Amino acid sequence: MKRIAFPSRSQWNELLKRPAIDTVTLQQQVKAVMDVVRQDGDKAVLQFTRQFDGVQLESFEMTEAVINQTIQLVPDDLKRAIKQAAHNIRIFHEQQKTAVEVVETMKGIRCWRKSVGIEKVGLYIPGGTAPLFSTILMLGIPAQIAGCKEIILCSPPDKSGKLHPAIVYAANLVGITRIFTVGGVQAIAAMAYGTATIPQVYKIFGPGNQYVTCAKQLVQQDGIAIDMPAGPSEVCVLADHTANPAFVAADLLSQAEHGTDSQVLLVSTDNALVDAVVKELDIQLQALPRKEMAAQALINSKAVIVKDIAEAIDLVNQYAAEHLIISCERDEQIAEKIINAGSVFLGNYSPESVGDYASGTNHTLPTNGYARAYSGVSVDSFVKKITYQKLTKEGLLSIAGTVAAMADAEGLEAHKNAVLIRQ
Ligand code: HSO
Ligand code: ZN
Repeated sequence: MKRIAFPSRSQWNELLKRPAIDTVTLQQQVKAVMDVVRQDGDKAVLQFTRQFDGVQLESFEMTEAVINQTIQLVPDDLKRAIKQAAHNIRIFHEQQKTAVEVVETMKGIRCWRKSVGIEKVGLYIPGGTAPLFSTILMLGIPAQIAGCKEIILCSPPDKSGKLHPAIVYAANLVGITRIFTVGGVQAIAAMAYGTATIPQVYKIFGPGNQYVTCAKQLVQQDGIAIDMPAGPSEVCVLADHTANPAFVAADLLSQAEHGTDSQVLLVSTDNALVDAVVKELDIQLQALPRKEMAAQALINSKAVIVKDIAEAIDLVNQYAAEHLIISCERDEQIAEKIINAGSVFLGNYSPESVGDYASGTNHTLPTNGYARAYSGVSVDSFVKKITYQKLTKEGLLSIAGTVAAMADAEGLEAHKNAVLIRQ
């Protein structure tokens, strides 16, 4: 961890920069794959699965029989844990549903807005070193609550052509109707454009490596919506003298073990605390199975010491972390002043891991500074809001003059006529 003591505000920008990636070459590579999938459909999907995942599949949709067999392989205690997490995520997200409210803006003019679930959505779950079945709960449950009719899942097969059983179990639990053992750019292209087997969807959700993220960004140009532009996962811990160094180190490592590109930032008003955290990091790191990965992430990470809490708050607001942990005496007062963050964890007993899995909040959150303007995934991400209005003749008469005057001033005569003809 690089330690930076009392940087001036003019240095903050440089200090808080995330690593940039070369998007031009990336886009060319990704687009080439997407074009083939668009043209050759299933045939291209099979070919790229052989090329990139190293497995020759006959077909890539899981049958009901295979789904049921696979689910049997999940141990009962894991099933119980997943169910408990799903329950909490469900009750937290149920609260996000909004009732339709009719507003009478003037007598005889009634307006209302209704949320309608996006009919077809596609979820992507990456393969790689960790089977992120928890992400299926975070996406599938709000999709179900929103009333999405078709929820499909793509995830890359392992070398024997299979998915991790917990992925299949979680998918089944949240009402995912179809599961495809397809990953990478080919999965995103297939869901965006449709193939004979994989239906086209209207919005694509889920994390992925830089190729997947780039593919998601490219399909947007063709009118397919995406959840958000995702980057490497991040945590920022804001800690004062009341923080427990072992807890802080554990939180930093929980993010660092996601990948070598994970972003980990410690901001503190207390030099001694930073010393103690650095010591703890060394000790705890040695015991981790993913220590190589976490160690690499820590090399790129920073501990920043600032003069007081007010400055610390400004700094973390400028950084706009995906996750912000506030391990400080006045955690709740500080939290009031946070204006940029994906999700905030208060006090010494709210580790990020709890939000990652089971407390109920969503873990699909804006990274890369997007928390300045984006929110994490919620039921809202799976609906469109349609507005409606109905006017009585009386209502129309009372607003006709206003519309006519404005249409006149914009030089749009036909607009004015549409009102006046009804008088
Ligand atoms: N911290 C990750 C989510 C996750 N953690 C999934 C464990 N599994 C991104 O917010
Ligand atoms: Zn995590």
